[in-house]
Amino acid sequence: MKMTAAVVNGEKRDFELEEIELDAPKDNEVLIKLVATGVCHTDVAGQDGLTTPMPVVLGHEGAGIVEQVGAAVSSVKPGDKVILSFSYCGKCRNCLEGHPGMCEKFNDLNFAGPNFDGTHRMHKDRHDLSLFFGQSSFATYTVVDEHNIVKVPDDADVDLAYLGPLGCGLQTGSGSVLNYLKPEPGATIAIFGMGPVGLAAVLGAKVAGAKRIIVFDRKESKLAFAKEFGATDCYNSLQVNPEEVIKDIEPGGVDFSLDTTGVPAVAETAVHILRPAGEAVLVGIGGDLKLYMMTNLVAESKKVAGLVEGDAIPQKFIPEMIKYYQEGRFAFDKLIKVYDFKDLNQAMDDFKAGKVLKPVVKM
Ligand code: CXF
Ligand code: ZN
Repeated sequence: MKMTAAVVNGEKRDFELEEIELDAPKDNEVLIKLVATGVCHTDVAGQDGLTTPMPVVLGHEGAGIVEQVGAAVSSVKPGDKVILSFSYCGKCRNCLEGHPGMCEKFNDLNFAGPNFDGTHRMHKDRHDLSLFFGQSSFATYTVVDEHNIVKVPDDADVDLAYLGPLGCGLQTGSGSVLNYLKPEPGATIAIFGMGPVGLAAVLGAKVAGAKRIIVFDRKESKLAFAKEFGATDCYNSLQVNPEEVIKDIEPGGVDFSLDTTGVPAVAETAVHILRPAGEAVLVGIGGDLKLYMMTNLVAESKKVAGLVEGDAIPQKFIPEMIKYYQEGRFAFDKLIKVYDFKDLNQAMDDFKAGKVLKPVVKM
């Protein structure tokens, strides 16, 4: 069928809305009419040519309505509201052990271009367009594997247009805390960077009952959100030295820390401020880290983990986030600004300039 997709035809080029040919769903696949898609920092990396061969259709926080299902699909039917999340094989050891974000094929399935069976789904003038996260949801329609699909619970009384970001950025932040670190009530956590991922981590830490949620950012408006979401101690990192702050307010160090900035010096700080046996999770993507094995890690039994997608099983965790939202404990909708799909370039510019926390484009 023909549909409209926002194509990136070369590194750092603007999105161009083009008429594209979309394949029919195979047995394991689902055709989705997209309603809206969130913008995430990995889309920026994709547009810059850092992740996926060009030309590419980006977008990986899609939400929409099922239009048609393949013969082997059992989890959804036409008319169902769905959120799209990342691709995973469902068969490797990590997938089988309940960690699809650690799928052995994660990079191939999400970034290499083709889908599970090695073929593409979108074409223009007989040329293949790369898929992104198996969903390429900056488009009016898409075809995805059943693994990418999360059915919106029937009793969820939420605007579907807002739900796409649960499929990546918000799951990454809150899942890192709730699925991976699992702080006990009363724990202490420091979170660096109050973009959507860091703010979702604050929401997760609050849901977990963390006693002290210490946050750092350079922008007062983001710190204000963090405070509203439950951060107990908010600091502008242009004005204070985070290591000094932690020495002052938690002299033994914090139980957990999370870096969302990807800035190496900040990630190093996230390790320095841990108590002995504490754990730092890194979810930002930056360069080389400088850590002294003896003093920074081994002698204090500290742990550092890189983590993607909040160690979530999307089909389990996304409904949990929706439940927290309905209970008034996960007000992620406050971060969202809705744009028209045709204004995707504007949405992207505003996002990169830090003018909006979570743009969503509506088809
Ligand atoms: C990405 C971050 C970089 C590694 C792969 C997953 N997460 C979300 O966009
Ligand atoms: Zn993302």
